[in-house]
Amino acid sequence: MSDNENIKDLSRRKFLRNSAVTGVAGAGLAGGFGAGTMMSSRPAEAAQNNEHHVEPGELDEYYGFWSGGHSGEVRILGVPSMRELLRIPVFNVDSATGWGITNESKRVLGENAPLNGDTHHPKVSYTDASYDGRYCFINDKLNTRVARIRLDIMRADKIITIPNVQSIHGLTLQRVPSTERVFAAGEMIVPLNNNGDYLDDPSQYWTMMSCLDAETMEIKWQAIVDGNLDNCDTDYTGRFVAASCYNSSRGMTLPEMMGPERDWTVFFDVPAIEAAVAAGDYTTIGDSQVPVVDAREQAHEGRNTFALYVPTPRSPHGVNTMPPEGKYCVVSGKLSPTCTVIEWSRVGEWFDGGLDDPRDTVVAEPEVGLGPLHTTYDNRGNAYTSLFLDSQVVKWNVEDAIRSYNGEEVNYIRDRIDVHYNIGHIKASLACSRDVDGKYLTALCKFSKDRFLPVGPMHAENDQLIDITGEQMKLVHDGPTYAEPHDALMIRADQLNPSQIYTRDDPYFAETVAMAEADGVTLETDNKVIRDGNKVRVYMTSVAPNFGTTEFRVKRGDEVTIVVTNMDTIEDVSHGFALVNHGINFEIHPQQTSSVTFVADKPGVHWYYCSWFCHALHMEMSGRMLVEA
Ligand code: RUQ
Ligand code: CUA
Repeated sequence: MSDNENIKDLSRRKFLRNSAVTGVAGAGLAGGFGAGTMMSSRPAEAAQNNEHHVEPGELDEYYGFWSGGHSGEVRILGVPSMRELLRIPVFNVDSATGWGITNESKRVLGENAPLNGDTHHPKVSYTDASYDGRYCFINDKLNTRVARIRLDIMRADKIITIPNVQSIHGLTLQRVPSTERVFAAGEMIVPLNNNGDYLDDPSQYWTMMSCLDAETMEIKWQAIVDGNLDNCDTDYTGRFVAASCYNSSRGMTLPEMMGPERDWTVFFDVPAIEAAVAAGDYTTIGDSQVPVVDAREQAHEGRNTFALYVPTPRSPHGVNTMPPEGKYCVVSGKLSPTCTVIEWSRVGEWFDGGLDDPRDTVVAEPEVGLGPLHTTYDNRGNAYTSLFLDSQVVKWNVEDAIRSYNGEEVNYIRDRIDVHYNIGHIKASLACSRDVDGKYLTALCKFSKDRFLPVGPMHAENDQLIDITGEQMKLVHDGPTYAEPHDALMIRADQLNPSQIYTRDDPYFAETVAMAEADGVTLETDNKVIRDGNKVRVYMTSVAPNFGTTEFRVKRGDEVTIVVTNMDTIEDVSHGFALVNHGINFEIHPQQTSSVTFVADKPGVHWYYCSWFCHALHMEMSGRMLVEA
């Protein structure tokens, strides 16, 4: 089936499913759940329990992109089923796909790259603030990296280490006109030139916001800031990026960091910074060529033209722009029971000289509960904030919070629901885009305690699914997950169009194709062994149930490169190349070329076999490497 047919098929199935639901609408409301809520479009039996259940063979309505936390990967879940569909290895070694082992993945990772990571914030690229399904970007807090994943083949194609900072935590994307820039927030403060000088002088420690070109993945600029950067988000005009900024006291220890009642939300004027860089008004640090501008308050007399520091209580954490127009930005207070609502247009007024006090950009500061970490939205003017300490999600109305801030007697809290337990991130369907639809919300709980069968001291995390279509929130699913996904997002199934098989001209293995061409080898047809001094290149095809080469001979100490091209054309007929006792196994999906290089240092007979069950004769799909002593 072609990609297009597949998508049509998918939407047809969705259509059938939806019409089946509306066909019985009006059959009556189930009792007990919020009479007078928006339940009337639901069938009776569904309202009792099961409308969120995705039947076997049915497809989900959303793709969910989940960070894999300290597993270093990114996962794709179907929502609302919460079925795990794929793990995309990024900063880790993956035994199944050979990520971190194949030459193709090593080219993306870089030679000698650390093979672990800590992913936090997956972000899917935009065109005009709608998801365009091209890329997913992800940060590595552990090794200060940012990766880009191609969403056609679901493999990372660029990974870059950010210089001059330590720990990339917040990651966000330009929304308008499209994702041309990626913003990466450096968290820990270190000496600007971290070469061993100033070890004992924390007054010399700083961090920076980094801006990457989304296409080339090169760093366009870095901006030095006051405080530690945490989470970040952009506006809906393409001009600003904001980050929460804790440790304004520049402490080295916990008590020192917790001193101030207020830290900041810092807003960067991207065109102003880029104008300075274009004018040559920047420095560089150490060996790095990246232009660095100074956005600290101390560097500016009078008004800071690069950054606006809005005092925000207290160790603020999540920064989330409200869809669909992006009018407000909500910063969750973490150590303060409040959220701070900042109006983006007022941020513009401040930079343009119209406002004097940075706090004049604040239009509300509602009390929401204990430990507010992140905020997400529906399409009806409501915000949903995760409360870590209360183990709750609180739903509140943004315009009512603004009225209350302006002195009106109005209750802005709409609902609260218990979650299990100690929630961190929270994300509603399409809530970071113009297309926010107010249907589902994921509550990423840091503790699961008693919610699942015990499996030893390491507990699953619990990613819960909440129906937010009604006045009251309704918990509909518990989802155990591995190794702390920090963040997740959902996009509509029709917003992604992944490939079903590779195309032979895919850039992911273009360098391997070029190597074959230089050897005079046509990958699609040739099964050849080329010797070049002590380097041996073994080219073979794979067509179920055969490897094109079933025996090859090398000498002990040869550097061997094995290149396998899967000439099957039927989707899902994948092969694997596994070389026994050599720590080698990798994927070769239909029409893909994969390769690996190693030193043959063990004389003897070594079998290789296909590791992906592909055919009734899959077990027989094998061959021998003969290593002469
Ligand atoms: S952070 S629990 Cu890494 Cu996204 Cu807030
Ligand atoms: Cu090819 Cu199993």
